[in-house]
Amino acid sequence: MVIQLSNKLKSLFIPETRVVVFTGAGISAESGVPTFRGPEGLWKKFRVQDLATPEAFQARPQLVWEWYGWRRGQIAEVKPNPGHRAVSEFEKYFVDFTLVTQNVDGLHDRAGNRKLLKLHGDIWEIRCVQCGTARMDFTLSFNHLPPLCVCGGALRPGVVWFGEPLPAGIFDEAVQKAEGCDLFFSVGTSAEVYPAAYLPSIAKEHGAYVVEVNIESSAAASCADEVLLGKSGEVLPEILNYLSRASLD
Ligand code: BV8
Repeated sequence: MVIQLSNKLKSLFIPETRVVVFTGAGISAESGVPTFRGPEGLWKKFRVQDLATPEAFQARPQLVWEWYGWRRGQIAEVKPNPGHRAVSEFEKYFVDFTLVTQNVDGLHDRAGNRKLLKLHGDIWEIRCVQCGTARMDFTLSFNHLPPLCVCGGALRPGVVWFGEPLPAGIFDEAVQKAEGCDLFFSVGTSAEVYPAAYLPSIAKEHGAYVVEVNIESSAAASCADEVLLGKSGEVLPEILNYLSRASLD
């Protein structure tokens, strides 16, 4: 796939450019992870308020764990796609690079990104609702749902549910990075979930050049200076090709 990048965008492919890449479920779609709001989206099959809220967990912890167990099982089978791997390479071209993800699937970690802010937690983390102990846990089938902490409390997925605050400090750092960057990529997100969805407009308001990478126009398009329509697994490697050529010049 050959994509046309503007000269403005190509002019920003220098190491000194401060870059933020903001990703959503769309970047994992080509790995086989269902998105939330697409035609086959997760929310089509399940009602959000039934599953991704603390009230749902309080009322029906076993059902919530069955859903997260199913998702963990799906995610365990997949691997990072060329889009994840391209973003991991971007990190090497810029002195000041930050990846901010809404995704909980852990695929950016597996692709090798290190400067990573996870706004909505990690599906592979489990946390005790009683003592707060949290750890990474890749178990695929617990012999009791919900799994129990050694303190006797119920263990929950370490993700941010609707109605819950984002992890302290992480969103603040993401805002600071969006305010201070020169180039902001919004990749594979409908930009409909807040406060994360504020980030593209925050970047724009603070003078960043905003580029959207998506298969269709999203709510972020209104503040994008450039929209690259296409699959992130194809567009991002093309951008990486430009970057590597620019670094040789
Ligand atoms: C909170 C983790 C307050 C769990 C998720 C204004 C301000 C603040 C809050 C609100 C507000 N308005 C409304 C709210 C409440 C709510 C909210 O935003 N509701 C929405 C529905 C309107 N927000 C909250 O509740 C947040 N908490 O505000 O707390 C507070 C403060 C202090 C004290 C107490 C309370 C918490 C929100 C986090 C919820 N958790 N996930 C889990 O995963 O199970 S959200 C969920 O949506 C995922 O994290 C997901 O990443 C995220 C966003 O969705 P997307 O990633 O964008 O995915 P989507 O399917 O929508 O879109 C995919 C896109 O990819 C599409 O555009 C598609 O075209 C594109 N695509 C597809 N294939 C490809 C592609 N693009 C490129 N290539 C492809 N191949």
